[in-house]
Amino acid sequence: MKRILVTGAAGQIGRELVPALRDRYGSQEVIAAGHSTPLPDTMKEAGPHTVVDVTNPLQIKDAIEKYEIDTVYHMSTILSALAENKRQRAHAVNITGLCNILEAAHLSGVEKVMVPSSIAAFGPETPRDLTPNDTIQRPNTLYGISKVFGELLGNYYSLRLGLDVRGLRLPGIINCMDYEPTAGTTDYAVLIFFSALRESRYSCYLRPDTRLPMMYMPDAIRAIIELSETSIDRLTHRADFNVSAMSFTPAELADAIQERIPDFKIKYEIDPLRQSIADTWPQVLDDTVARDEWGWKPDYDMDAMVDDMLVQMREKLGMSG
Ligand code: AKB
Repeated sequence: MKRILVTGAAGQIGRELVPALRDRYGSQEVIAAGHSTPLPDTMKEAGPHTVVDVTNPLQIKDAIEKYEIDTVYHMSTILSALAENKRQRAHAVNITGLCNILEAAHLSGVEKVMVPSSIAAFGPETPRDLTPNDTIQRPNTLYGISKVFGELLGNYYSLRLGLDVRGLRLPGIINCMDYEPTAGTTDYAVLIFFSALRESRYSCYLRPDTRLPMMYMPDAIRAIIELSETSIDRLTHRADFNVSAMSFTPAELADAIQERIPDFKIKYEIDPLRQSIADTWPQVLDDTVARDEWGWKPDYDMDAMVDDMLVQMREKLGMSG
């Protein structure tokens, strides 16, 4: 029987990953672990839950032992924009927290740890168009540095210590959220939907031509689960797979929304911090390695994502019907 612990269960991906894993492996087999952000009531009602502060090694060990965990999905992270303003916290969660998880998993006989990386693991010297899987990285943001560290440490625990650690470099993730996100650089692509539906206008903090790789949440959840279920014999890479679905600029996304909401208007008020981060990230990823090693293939392009987001967001904001 698979017993799964999900850290960061209250985060953007954790909130959708926990229900998806519970559907797949059984509600009682997936333990949702939160810390600073409260877990949603629906998640607490649907299955086991606990508190795990990833900066506290004892709490991690206790949760792994108490629930007899064999797989950890380590989703706790401080995202790019917040990390630049909360350096010590980012260091504690993204670097020390990851070390604690991998060490506790190794010592407690956990079989597998899923550790998501990000497009932030690349930097200004990386080729930005069709960024290869294996290329120069050298990120210059704290979040990006922590993600490269996570990839290398994941590979180390896999190849030297025999703990099965796997991870993907996720692009900006778009989904219909319960709250308006602020911690990331790609958040504009979620916020624009809130504003388009409520006010028919949006003020974007990135330049209109800032092209970034993005992915709709159902594809992201499927990618994480498919990678975790792939037979290890097929994998040459471990914690550092590029995965791609779509790439667009704020202007292109605004056009797609305007086609569906004709009075929608966008203006631009650039946030120098988030713009400077986005300017060092890839524009389009080459995910041939993920396609070859574990058969990755996205379902959603930008138009399919926009159509579905508008349906979901209308329902969330009570605007359907
Ligand atoms: C962020 O914007 O910080 C994240 C990411 C790309 O990892 N969405």
